[in-house]
Amino acid sequence: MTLTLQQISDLAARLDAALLEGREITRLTEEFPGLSIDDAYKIQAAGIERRAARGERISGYKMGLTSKAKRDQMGLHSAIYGVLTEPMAIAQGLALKGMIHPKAEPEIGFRIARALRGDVTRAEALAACDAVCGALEVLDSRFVGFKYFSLPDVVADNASSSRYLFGPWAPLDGLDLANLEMVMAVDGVPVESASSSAISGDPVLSIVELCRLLSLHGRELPAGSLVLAGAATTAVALKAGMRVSLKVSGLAEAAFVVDPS
Ligand code: OOG
Ligand code: MG
Repeated sequence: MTLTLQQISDLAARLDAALLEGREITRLTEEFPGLSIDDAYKIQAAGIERRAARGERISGYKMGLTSKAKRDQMGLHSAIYGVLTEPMAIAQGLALKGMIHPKAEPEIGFRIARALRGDVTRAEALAACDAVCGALEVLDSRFVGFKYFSLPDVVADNASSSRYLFGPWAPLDGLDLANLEMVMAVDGVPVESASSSAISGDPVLSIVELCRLLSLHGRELPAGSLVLAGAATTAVALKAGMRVSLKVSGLAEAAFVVDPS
C-alpha cells in the first residue's frame, strides 16, 4: 500500500499532536492495515520535520529491536531506526509530565566523528567513532497499551523514542565492545543485566545496520551524530522518584532520577 503525500502528512500530524498532548491514540494500522515500512519511515520523517520546524535540532539516531530480548518483548522481529533530537536529552531529572507509559532500557552509545554512508564494514564503523558510553533510552509509545503493535506503527512513531541519556563519554581504546557487562539498576537494586553482545551480537554492528537502513532512505550518518545501539534487555516501567542507573564494565555510570511528581 502506498499512501498519498497528504495521508503521510496527516498521520504525522496525528502522531505529533498525541506527542504534544501526552495522549494515546489507536495504532495507525487499524485504519491502514496495509501500511508499508517505507511509508512508515516517510511518516516518521514528516514528524521529525514538524519538530525541526519548532526548533528541535537533530542530535543523532537510535537503533531499535537489535536484541532478542527486545524483539521477544515487543513481538517484532527486525531492526528499525528512529531520530534523536536535542530536547529529548535528559538534563536534570526526568519529568513524567506529558508522558504516557514511559520505560527505560540499557544501551551502548556511540559518538560518530566522521560521516558514514551506505554499506560500511565493522572496521569502518569503528574507525568513524571517537567515543563510547553507557546510555539509557526512555521509550514512550504514542499507541494505546504500548504492545502488540506492528513494525510500521512503531517506525511511524519514531521507534517509540522519548528521551535519552548518554553517560560520560570515553575513548574506545582497550574496550572489548562485544563483551561488556551491562547492569541496569533501580534505586541501586539490579533489575536487568546482559552482555553487550546481546545488542546485534556486537553493538558496533548496530551502526553498520543503521547506515544500511539510512541509505535505503537516501540518508547518511552525519559527523557529530550520537547513536543509541539498541537495548540489551527488556525495558522497565518508570515511576516517580525512581533512580535509574546503568553500569557498563570499563565505563562510567549513566544515571537519572525520575522527578518525584
Ligand atoms: C521499539 C523500540 C525498541 C530498542 O532499543 O530495542 C528500542 C519499542 O520497544 O517500542 O528502542
Ligand atoms: Mg532503545
